[in-house]
Amino acid sequence: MHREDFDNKYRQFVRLVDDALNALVAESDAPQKTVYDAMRYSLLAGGKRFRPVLMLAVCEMLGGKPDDVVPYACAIEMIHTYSLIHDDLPAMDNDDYRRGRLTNHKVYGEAIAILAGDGLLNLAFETMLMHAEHYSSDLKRHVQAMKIIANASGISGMIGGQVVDIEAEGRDISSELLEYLHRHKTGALIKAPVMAAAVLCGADETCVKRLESYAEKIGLAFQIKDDILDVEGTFESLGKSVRKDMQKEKSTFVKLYGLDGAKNKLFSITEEAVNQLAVFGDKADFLSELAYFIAGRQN
Ligand code: GRG
Repeated sequence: MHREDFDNKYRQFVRLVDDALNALVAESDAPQKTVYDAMRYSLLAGGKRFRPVLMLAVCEMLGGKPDDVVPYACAIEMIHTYSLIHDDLPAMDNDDYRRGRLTNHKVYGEAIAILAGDGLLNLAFETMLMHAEHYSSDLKRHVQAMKIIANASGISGMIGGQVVDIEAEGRDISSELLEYLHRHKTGALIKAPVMAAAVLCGADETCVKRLESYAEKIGLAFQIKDDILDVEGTFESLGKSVRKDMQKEKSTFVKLYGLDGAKNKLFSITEEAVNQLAVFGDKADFLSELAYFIAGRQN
């Protein structure tokens, strides 16, 4: 797929999600207006929208319609944004910048930032349940998709990984524990849109297995690249502080394998991810390009 076609399609998916998110978290004049403003501040601050794009792309490849997955794609972006707001808090990573602007608590204060994160998490589930009464014959698929997303965000997914990450600070950990940490902290919320789209679009067992393997590999690639960018990136391109991992003595792929070792691992895992898609033929062109996009991204 030509880079220009990929970029156009990516932008098209982002527009779909941004319009839906904008409507789902409307401006409000209610007495609790501040929390709406704080939620919109972080949710509509840009961001790559990688997880929703991934979901829309899997849906399209499997012959589904965007409307089948948009509420889920928005829910995942809300959960992702809540995790960033909370991760930036003084009690966690204590960051001042995110998505090129001051972090939520720097603008709204810690109490509202916590509530804005909570609000987004809750709204994610309200959004997935929004049309529940119309699901009728498809109810089972929708319930399964919601379970996948709930599980990926919770203690056996992203929150679990965050706990392991916090407890690993300042310690040397094994490569197995490092992978475990990232499969949960970052990987779970990248795998969820792929698996939920597969379920919602009725993919067969072989397709589900291939997509699962692709998703696990790009999830790991995403984190390896994140670790590399923390060393090589700039504040201007990333929109957030850099060299934080070293400062906080975080366990990273760069720390464990060195910069070149991490780059080699990124290269090989990206190729492995793309290989999983062979069974889908050229229908998977966008998803293949998306794997290379992760490896080459500068933010
Ligand atoms: C606080 C429950 C809780 C969890 C936090 C996701 C996470 C767990 C922490 C974020 C810290 C971090 C930098 C993780 C590495 C991978 C990651 C999630 C990067 C940010 O995601 P992008 O690059 O961000 O998709 P944008 O802004 O583009 O959406």
